[in-house]
Amino acid sequence: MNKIHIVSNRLPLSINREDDDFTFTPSVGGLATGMRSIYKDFGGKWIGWSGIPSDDLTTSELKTIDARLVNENCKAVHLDSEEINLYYEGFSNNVIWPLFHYFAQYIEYNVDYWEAYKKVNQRFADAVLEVANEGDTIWVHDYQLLLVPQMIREKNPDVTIGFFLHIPFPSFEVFRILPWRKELIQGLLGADLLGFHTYDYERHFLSSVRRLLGYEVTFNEIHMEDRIILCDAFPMGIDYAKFKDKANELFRKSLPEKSELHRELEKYFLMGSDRKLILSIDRLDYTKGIPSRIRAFEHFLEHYPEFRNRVTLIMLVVPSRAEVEQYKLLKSEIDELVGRINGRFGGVNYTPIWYFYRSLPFDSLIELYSLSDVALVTPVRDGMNLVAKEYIASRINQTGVMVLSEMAGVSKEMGEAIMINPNNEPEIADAIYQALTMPLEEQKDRMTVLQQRIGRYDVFKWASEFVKSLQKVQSIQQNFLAKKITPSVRKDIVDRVLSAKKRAIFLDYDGTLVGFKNDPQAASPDEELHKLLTALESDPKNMVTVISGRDRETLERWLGNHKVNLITEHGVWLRRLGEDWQMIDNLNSNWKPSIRPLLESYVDRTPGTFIEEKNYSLVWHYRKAEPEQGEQRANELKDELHDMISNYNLEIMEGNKVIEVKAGGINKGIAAMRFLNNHQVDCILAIGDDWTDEYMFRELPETAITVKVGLKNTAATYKVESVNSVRLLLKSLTE
Ligand code: GDG
Repeated sequence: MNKIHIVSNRLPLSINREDDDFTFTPSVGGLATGMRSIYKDFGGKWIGWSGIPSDDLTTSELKTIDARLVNENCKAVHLDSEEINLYYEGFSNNVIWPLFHYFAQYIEYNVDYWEAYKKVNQRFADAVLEVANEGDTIWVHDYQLLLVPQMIREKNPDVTIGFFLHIPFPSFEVFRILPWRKELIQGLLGADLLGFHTYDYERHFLSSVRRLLGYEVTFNEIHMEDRIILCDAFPMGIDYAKFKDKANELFRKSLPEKSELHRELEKYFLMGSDRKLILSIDRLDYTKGIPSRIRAFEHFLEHYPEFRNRVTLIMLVVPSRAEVEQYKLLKSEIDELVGRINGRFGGVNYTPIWYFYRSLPFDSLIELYSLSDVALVTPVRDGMNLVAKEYIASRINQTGVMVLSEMAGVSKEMGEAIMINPNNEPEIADAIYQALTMPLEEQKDRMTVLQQRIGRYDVFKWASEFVKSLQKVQSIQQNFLAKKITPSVRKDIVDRVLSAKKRAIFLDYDGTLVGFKNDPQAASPDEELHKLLTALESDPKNMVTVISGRDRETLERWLGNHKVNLITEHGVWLRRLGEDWQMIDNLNSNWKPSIRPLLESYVDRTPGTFIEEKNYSLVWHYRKAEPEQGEQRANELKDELHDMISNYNLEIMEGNKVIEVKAGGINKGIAAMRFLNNHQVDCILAIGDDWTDEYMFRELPETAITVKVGLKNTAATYKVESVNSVRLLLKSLTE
């Protein structure tokens, strides 16, 4: 069976030195739990850093660790202190982390960080390549390893790669700030599937792909030259049952069995029947909105004095990155704020904020969750925020209220929470009031819905949905490969064509024989194409027809000297070899004055677009427009055109970055078949790249060899990647 390997910055265990030996303790974090079933069931390895700088270890200790890790299905990437400093603290935490959380002012632009990031990402990719075989799947995690997917693909294209980003992906306007923005996107595009917590992050990523690299994006698919990449939202869940079961267990305990914390909390409630607890838990980080939250609590005590002496905020702040200046400042700001408020509102029997700057054991966490009336989750940016989900899971009696920042990914799944803007302190204060005064029935209604939702999509579901999508993308790629013209398929095609006595060869022009240019008039045939056509024409068995949406003047100017038939304007005009132009059907263009003003209004409103007029059609080109605006306007235009054309016999055609309005009842398929009526052939070859060529692929007899240029779904029998591959195929017919 093919394996699934997991790659993350840290291995799912912590290694501690004890006397002369090491102890290995499995991590209990969300990711480790979710992944454990996946990589064990699929027999893969987990690749990551061990957590100990390699320069703190002797060679023999490194070997001991490596050997022990084999039993844990893990493989370590050993990093020394300098690498950790530059790649992890530097580029990951002082460049990507602030940028992706919209704190551009904290970015440290440092080329050494970037160089180390590339180097270490390569080390991770190399470690993966040592264990992954052809057909295996690799799931890479998070912002420390953005370049790894492409680095793996470069050396082993025969694996399936998934990537999941645990933090937000920022809007293009923010992402573009980074000097290494293209490299990061290219790194990610080595994956086959890219997962984000929310649809918004996915949308931001796709917009950066389009704008920075110009790849075509349809819905959630990115069309690369040789592959399709899927993007999707997979909101990460928690091990719901673990939290719920632990909360149940702790509450069944008798008083003497209860922990000290549990007893202290219960004592607090005994001090008065109207005592309430509000809880917040985060890592010390500027993204978590801790100072604003404290000020909002102060605002609450100021404006709702009836709650003084009876509402306490328990604030658990877990130390993190304590040696970084930014975090030191944040820590002193928090200390100062807590001191101020406790000094201002506190008394002998009342401390407004209980502040813990440390981490607590899992059981204590559950006790806090299940005994607090309100959870205050107010990050200014947060990829997801699992604390919010853990609070919901631990509420065994379905009471409790969640006050939640709309900037946390988790807000998308928690419509029943009281939503706040984390920068609006009075609004948070009002939300606290609303939460504390919410009737029990309403609390239970909201909590029940939340529990059902968060319970259903737990971390195991999250992991299995991602793996399912990876399998889906595998079959998409296989479908593509099945139609792809490999060297041996090319040889079969060439044999079939050459063994025929009379061959009809239909060739689309733009996107098939020549690449796209911003200015359509700049796509004239180059020397190589002229030679290729001349070689094809020189074989009397070949009957070549260039079949295009172009106007007849242009094609005649460019190809008039070749011994080819020309079909133009998608089948309006035909010029048989040695004859004059004839119209395939009687058409008129008296509709143009009615349609043209609409197209002109789109040109005026969309910079970079223009109208091309053909004999029997009008075309709106938007290739040069700003990509997202172009797509958006194209959709609007189609909509408006649909209403207008009902009075005329017209059709709307969507080509490659063009919308064309043309006479109805005529298309490349009808034109090709009319042309064939007058000729006896025993082999048909048709090649084209866009939507309009699909008519031809569908109309031609089943025995025809039809070839699509590009990766999209097609009625054609075969696909090739590019104009170059078309030329290669045609060249083989002349050799
Ligand atoms: C990143 C993204 C995204 C906290 N204090 C203690 C403790 N914790 C546990 C919580 C929770 C976890 O730490 C924190 O998870 P978050 O999701 O809130 O935040 P990040 O660490 O910033 O994680 C985030 C996440 O990745 C997953 O994709 O949601 O947006 O930033 O599980 O319970 N655990 C214990 N003691 C503590 O004192 N035992």
